[in-house]
Amino acid sequence: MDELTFLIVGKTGNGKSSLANLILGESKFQVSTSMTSETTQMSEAMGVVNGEQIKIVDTPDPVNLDLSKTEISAEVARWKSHAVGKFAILLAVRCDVRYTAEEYDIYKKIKIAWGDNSFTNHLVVVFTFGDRQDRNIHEELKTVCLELRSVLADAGNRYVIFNNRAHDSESEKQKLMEYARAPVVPPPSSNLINKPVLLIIFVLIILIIALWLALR
Ligand SMILES: Nc1nc2c(ncn2[C@@H]2O[C@H](COP(=O)(O)OP(=O)(O)O)[C@@H](O)[C@H]2O)c(=O)[nH]1
Ligand SMILES: [Mg+2]
Repeated sequence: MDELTFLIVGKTGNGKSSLANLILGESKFQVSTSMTSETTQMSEAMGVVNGEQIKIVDTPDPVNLDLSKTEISAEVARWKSHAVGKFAILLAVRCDVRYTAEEYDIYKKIKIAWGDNSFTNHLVVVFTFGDRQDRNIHEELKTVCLELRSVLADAGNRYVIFNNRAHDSESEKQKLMEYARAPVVPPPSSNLINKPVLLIIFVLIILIIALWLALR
């Protein structure tokens, strides 16, 4: 079977590297123990999960690194070079703290730098810090801020709740693997719908001009 790739993105401290280790079942990525970010460069690791070859790409938070717009574009382009074959983009969001405008800004910068629909088609929101949240997250998501709702809408409402402290996250891992195998199928491109319509309009305009010239 094809290798599955998970690209983990999001704000510093949201548990990206911990999530990467949890999926792999091994501590291959450096987790931060302080307020500073341990991940300053994209890094990757391979592993076998449930008999499947998995590649994980852990990414730094480009805004935290104080990168300029051009540097963010270059950084995200490097991540994108791994987005081949079957892959999912996992956006790590903490479910135990409020989703802030600052965090939404990081998300938007990454999305813009990515530049095309493959970003949202492969996007999955992964709620981390599930161990610090005992409320019903599925219910709570109905009333969260507009920004988070728009992120979830971008992801086609595909989300998974992870408890990085749990020893067993098998069903969540399975869900992520299914999402990687089957990205959101984009609706038929509006170009395809519009092309014949545009052609008909164009032909009609030509006919009207020809008729007008003939009758002058
Ligand atoms: N309680 C709890 N702590 C977590 C969880 N995930 C990560 N952490 C802690 O949060 C801190 C940041 O995690 P890290 O994976 O380095 O975040 P990153 O900056 O997004 O890569 C570390 O101290 C982790 O041990 C989680 O699910 N629950
Ligand atoms: Mg990290």
